[in-house]
Amino acid sequence: MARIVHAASAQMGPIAKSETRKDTVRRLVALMREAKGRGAELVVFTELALTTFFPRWLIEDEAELHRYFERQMPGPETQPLFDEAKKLGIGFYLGYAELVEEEGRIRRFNTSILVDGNGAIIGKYRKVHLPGHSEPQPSRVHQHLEKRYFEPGNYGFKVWRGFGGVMGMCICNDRRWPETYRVMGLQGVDMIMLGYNTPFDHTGHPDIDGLTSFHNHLSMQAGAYQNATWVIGTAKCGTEEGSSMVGQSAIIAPSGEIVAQAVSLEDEVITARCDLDLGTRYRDTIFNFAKHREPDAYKLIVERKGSVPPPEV
Ligand code: CDT
Repeated sequence: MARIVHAASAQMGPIAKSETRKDTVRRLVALMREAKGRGAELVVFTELALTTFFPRWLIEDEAELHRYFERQMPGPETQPLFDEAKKLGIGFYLGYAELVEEEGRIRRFNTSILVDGNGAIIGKYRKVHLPGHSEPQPSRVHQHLEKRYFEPGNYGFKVWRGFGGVMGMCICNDRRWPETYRVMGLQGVDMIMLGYNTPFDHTGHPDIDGLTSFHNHLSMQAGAYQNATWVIGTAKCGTEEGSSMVGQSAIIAPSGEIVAQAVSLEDEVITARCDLDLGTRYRDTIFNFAKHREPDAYKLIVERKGSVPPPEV
């Protein structure tokens, strides 16, 4: 029997600093309803979808910083999203800032969850690759203080059974790292969901930053193709508190082709009928990992710490 998932990516335009959780959750519910109305059984929201992208500021007051974090999921303000999902029978991926007490201390993670069509959390992921810096950089117009505010995720890259397939999650900067996709690819992932907040000035080097849109799609398309998986990437975009962020939310097939793409820098839903078995033909042929990967060769390179001497002439 064909394994089809009707999926949506629900891109978000800017979230103002002054916007309340209640307002933002209302936006997410509206997007969820639109996704369901267009036949989706799963909707992918963005990274840190409940607030403005606060790592752009140095926030020294801990109480103020912690206002951007969720202590419970669902909590009183996010419960309506779970209630609506259950009512509509639609699953979702949601990114948020997580505050927990673990190992006897307060810990902060950049987190995502996967929720099924009954409103139950079936998977949780904590962002591994944290970009930016820990100390403010005076030369930058906008800071990127993820390394200050979050710890690297401690769950690794797991996959979960759901929606008739094997589902994986990652978050924003993770999408640029081949390891992200490959670790899930080796577990037979069918669909990887991710959200992103990518400012156009994110490296501070205009020549690289000019390629932000190209690199956004390049990394997701390569990850999809090389691991025979669907990838759904959902942006928060537009000009948010003076920071201009890339859109281009996309649903990408295991062929690496973009099958749906957002065209605005605002709240926008895109959908696609995702045949999870499209990946099988790649996994059985060109990317048959069991047959064609050469793990021993990769190990040799890693043991040499990646430095391969130039050939002798
Ligand atoms: N949110 C996030 O991870 N953004 C990064 C850009 C910032 S790098 C300072 C990204 O890789 O898109």
